Amino acid sequence: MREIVIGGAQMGPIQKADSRAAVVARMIALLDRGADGGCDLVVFPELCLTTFFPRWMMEDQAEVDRWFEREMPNGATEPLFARARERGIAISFGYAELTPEGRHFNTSILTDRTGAIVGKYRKVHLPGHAEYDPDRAFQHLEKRYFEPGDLGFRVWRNMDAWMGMCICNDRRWPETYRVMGLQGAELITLGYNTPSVNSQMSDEGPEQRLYHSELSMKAGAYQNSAWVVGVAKAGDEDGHPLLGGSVIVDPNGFVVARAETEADELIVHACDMDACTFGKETIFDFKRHRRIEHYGRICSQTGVEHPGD
Ligand code: CDT
Repeated sequence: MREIVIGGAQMGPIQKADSRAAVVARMIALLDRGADGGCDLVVFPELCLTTFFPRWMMEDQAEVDRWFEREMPNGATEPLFARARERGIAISFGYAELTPEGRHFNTSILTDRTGAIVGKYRKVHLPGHAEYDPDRAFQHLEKRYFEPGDLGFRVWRNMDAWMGMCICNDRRWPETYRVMGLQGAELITLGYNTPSVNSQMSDEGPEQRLYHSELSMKAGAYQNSAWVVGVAKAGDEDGHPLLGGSVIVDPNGFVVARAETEADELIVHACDMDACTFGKETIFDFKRHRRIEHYGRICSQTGVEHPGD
């Protein structure tokens, strides 16, 4: 048995006016709760140090850059790293990354139990749009503020398991999980900020959006025989509601822990990495069953092309 006790640290809303220090104090409280509950790894949401700023149209790059971190750890997050180190807990969390070369990414990192960063991921599937869209009920400007990640979907050996990361919209794409599955991923962690309503279809509310969120993560887990931990930033951010529904999904696709609130809430499950083995050696034994001669379009074509187009 290779058991890793995982905490999904859902976070309630972060308002525009909230300071990094106040947010990090909330993260440390969640981390402590995890440590007291025996967690080995605590996973926090996407862009968890600030409000979900891509909902705001900004023209001034200096204003945009205020939401980004130039180093990790930095002054604001060092207390979180220090507490994780002190309590011997690995962490993963998302933040907006501004590189020394001036590049902007939607990033997440993974540490080991000593607080050393062992993995970094930059979001590949950026949803939304790059220009102000008057037809939407609210904006989703990730394509304006970030460039697509350049690190691919990697996995790392951490705590005697193969771990990978993705971020929010990535969870809806089977390619995300499969590329990590092909590297033997046993645990995939992700954070999300998902608006509770569809900005382009007002009838699509939280019920359907929670369903799709969970459906995607269950499918990714089952089809790759891996644990998936999906953690929300939830609740009302300056009048803009975000979904909760953080879950831990087992390698058979069953939800084994689910958040019930839209506030700071820790969900915990003891995840046995050996539970991945059966699926990986039977129905999803990729080496025996995949037929790559039929998958060429996946890597040669982006949009739909009807035969004869
Ligand atoms: N943060 C993020 O990726 N959110 C998206 C919203 C898509 S609607 C433009 C998501 O897939 O949940």
